[in-house]
Amino acid sequence: PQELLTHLGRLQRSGVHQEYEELRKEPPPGSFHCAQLAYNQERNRYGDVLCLDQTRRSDYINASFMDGYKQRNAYIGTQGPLEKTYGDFWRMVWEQNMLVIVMTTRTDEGSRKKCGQYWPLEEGGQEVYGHMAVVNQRVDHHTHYNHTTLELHNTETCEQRQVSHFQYLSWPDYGVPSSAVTLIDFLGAVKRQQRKMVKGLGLQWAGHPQGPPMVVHCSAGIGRTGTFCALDICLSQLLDVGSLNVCQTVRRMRTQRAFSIQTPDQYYFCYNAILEHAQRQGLLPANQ
Ligand code: PTR
Ligand code: PTR
Repeated sequence: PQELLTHLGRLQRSGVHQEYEELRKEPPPGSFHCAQLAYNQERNRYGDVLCLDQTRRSDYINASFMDGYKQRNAYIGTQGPLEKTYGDFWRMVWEQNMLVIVMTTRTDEGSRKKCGQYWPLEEGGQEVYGHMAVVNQRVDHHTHYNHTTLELHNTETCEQRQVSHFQYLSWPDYGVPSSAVTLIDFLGAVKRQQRKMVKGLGLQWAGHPQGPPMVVHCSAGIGRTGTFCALDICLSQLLDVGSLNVCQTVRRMRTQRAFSIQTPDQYYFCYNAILEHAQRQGLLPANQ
């Protein structure tokens, strides 16, 4: 790992940008027919950010299964829910038994709507979305993110479950987070919570020790979502085997969630965040 990290430390921004441009030229490996059907069109937040036919399922929602590090379907990457799709979103969370929702956008940035308010914001609040009643049990405010504990009531089956909602607050679209350290802390908090909840469920997930997918979304579900997932994959690999490959990771991800990672700087940010993390962990001297 030492050698690898020294290598990473020497990478130039321009070289990394070049690598990203090459990736971006590779065409998406499939078609978008289903996403363009009239019924589905109004369920896409952006007409130019569609789901590949082969990574979606029968009921249309602009969401894609994505593999993680040594884990199939570790994430479902999706757009920020639209009012019209709140019910679909919560049904997907329920059907996939999801425990953790990761949101890397604010609902409004400047005067632009980036994502709907698809959960009750205030502690004690309750809203009904389709067949799901969602209760806000508590909100823990951290400097760069909020952690909200939600209770879902399935009004069809009368079952209930808990879901953790994590919202990172300082990452504008097309930009990079205000700092790598705060995003990595956020990622750590998300992973700890997922592990804790899976453990709490006991043997139900025995065959899948890491549990059900996490939902990850921003506004379009490609730029910030892709960056977040790529970082998670690369850091997990670094920890496990002492190596990583950002380019391969992103190439593979783009076959599952087309257009993942939107700017050269988001791509460069992955490298930088990994380096910073490695320095903090003492894997690399800080003067590299
Ligand atoms: N890309 C998938 C889709 O567009 O349908 C993502 C997805 C995954 C959607 C699960 C829905 C899902 O739940 P279900 O098909 O069980 O309703
Ligand atoms: N065409 C859209 C737009 O720029 O308005 C698409 C888009 C929006 C693409 C946001 C990416 C975006 O960023 P993110 O995926 O991080 O929300």
